[in-house]
Amino acid sequence: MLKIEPMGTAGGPRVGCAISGVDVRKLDAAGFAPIYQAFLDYGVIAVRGQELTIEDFLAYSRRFGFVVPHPSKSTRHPEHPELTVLGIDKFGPDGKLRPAVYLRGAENFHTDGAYDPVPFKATQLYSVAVPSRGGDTHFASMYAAWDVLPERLKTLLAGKRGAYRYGGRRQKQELLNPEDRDRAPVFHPLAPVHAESGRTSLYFDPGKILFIEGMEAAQSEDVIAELSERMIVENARYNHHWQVGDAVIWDNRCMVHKAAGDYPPEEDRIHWRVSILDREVPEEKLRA
Ligand SMILES: O=C(O)CCC(=O)C(=O)O
Ligand SMILES: [Fe+2]
Repeated sequence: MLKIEPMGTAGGPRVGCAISGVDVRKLDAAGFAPIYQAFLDYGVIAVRGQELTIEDFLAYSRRFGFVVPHPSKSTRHPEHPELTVLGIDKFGPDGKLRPAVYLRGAENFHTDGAYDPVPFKATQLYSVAVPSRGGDTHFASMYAAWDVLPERLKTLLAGKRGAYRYGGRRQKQELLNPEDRDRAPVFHPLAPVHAESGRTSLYFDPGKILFIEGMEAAQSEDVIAELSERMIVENARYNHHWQVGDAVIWDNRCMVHKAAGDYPPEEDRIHWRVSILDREVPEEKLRA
């Protein structure tokens, strides 16, 4: 029997739930409906105890939208370009730990694909190997972040857009092939209305934003610093502790996340990962 267990802070907003009693390979439309609704309601859902092949994982992921290849070509699966494998090739030829792999996604809370003209609707990870300790993924609700912003900031941000680029102001582009670096920035509203829930959220990524359109440079820097401070609301968080066979998908339009980046580096922590769009976008229009 399908069981949906809220995982967020008691009394806080709905953020994160664990789902059990389901085999995602065998869902008809009626079986999938409560899972999709939980994805919308909780922002991140962890479906436990799955035994998936790559094909199964891709098929289940396609139920949420259009699965597209990630811009980091070097980490794509050779036979399945839509699949990124996280946590492999962690040690370089010299035997040294590669921080770009070990600490991928761990630097700060972020939203995936803000550097693309059409950012991802969702990202899904499937856990293949887990370390003996640490290695959680942390989530926080950007609906909650927007709700508690001071009116002064809400007024300032209404109708404004952020400019984003892969690697942001620090230009960290190690995982990109040379031809994919230094693309033009793209612009996204800072206070979008969610297409399905109708709710306003904060849309902000401190590691990818360059500036806020239509603001003096100094003010733009100040607002970026203030949003970086305010974006995580303590009672609107969920930390996922991984078990092998977890399929975790988050709504990238209203959630931010980060890897804890704290597990023993000599141990394996491996995920299959897909990026999902809300509409079909021709390959040449995927990236700016
Ligand atoms: O490895 C993780 O926990 C999350 C990494 C990440 O940021 C991502 O997959 O988008
Ligand atoms: Fe990420």
